[in-house]
Parts: sequence; structure tokens; C-alpha cells
Amino acid sequence: MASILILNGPNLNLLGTREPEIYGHESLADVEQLCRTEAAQHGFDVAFEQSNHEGALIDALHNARGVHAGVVFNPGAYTHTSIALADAVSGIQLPVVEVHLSNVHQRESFRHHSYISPVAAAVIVGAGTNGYRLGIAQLAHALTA
Ligand code: DHK
Repeated sequence: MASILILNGPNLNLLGTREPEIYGHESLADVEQLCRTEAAQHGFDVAFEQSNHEGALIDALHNARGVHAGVVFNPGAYTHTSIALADAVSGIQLPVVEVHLSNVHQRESFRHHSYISPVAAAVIVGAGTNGYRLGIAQLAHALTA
């Protein structure tokens, strides 16, 4: 069965307890479960990874080549700082959907710019954990079109 990598960046391991008024009350384990359910409905398997380290996220993207059909990626704050992650996304030649739980455009101005968006296949912001569902559905749609 083809699989999708769900990749989460820094501080997302704290989901559920971290600023719940912004990021909600669901934990990362809850997100993993909803991703597995959504992917199964589209006939895809899921690999789920999180790291607080930029290099580990780059490695995870590189390692997705030849293993996964696409990636749903929440790069956390590296979204706004990391040219290296953007280069990894464009270098792996896999569709990558960028997801943010919060609507970054309603927040501080430093969150308005994303290095990832120009190289992402699609961008979903402000839909909370449902954004991961939407990202998987979009990847499945694009991969089976
Ligand atoms: C998550 C983070 O950790 C922030 O640094 C981003 C993103 C927004 C989110 O909404 O999922 O600015």
C-alpha cells in the first residue's frame, strides 16, 4: 500500500498543552490517529514523525524519496526561517502539502512569510487539526488524479 509521511517540526510534540487557545486541545497522538483514519479512507498508509531539529527534518524529507508517495509537513517555526528546509522540499521531487494549525496570517508579522509555501504543492492554514485531514485528502486526490 502506498504511504504518506506526516512530518511535524519543532514544539509540535507539545500539542494539547502548548498554548491551547492557539493550537487546540488535541495531542500529537490524537493527530496521528486522525491521520491514520483519513489516509486509510483514501487507501494510503501513514508514517508519522516529529523532530525539534532542523537537520533531522531535512533527513526525514530526503529519506521519504522512494518510500513515500507524498508528505504532509508542518515545519513549525522553521517555516519562517529555513531556506534549508525549502531546498529539501524542492529537492526531493515529492508533493509536499504545508499545514499550519493556526491561521499564521492573523498572527505576528514574522509568521506571515513562509519559505516553504513557494515550493509546496498546497498550503493549508487555520483549519486546526482538520488541516492534516485536508492535506492527506489533497495528496490522495493529486496522487490518484
Ligand atoms: C506551528 C508553529 O509551531 C509556529 O511556529 C508556526 C504553526 C505556526 C502552526 O500553526 O501549526 O508559526
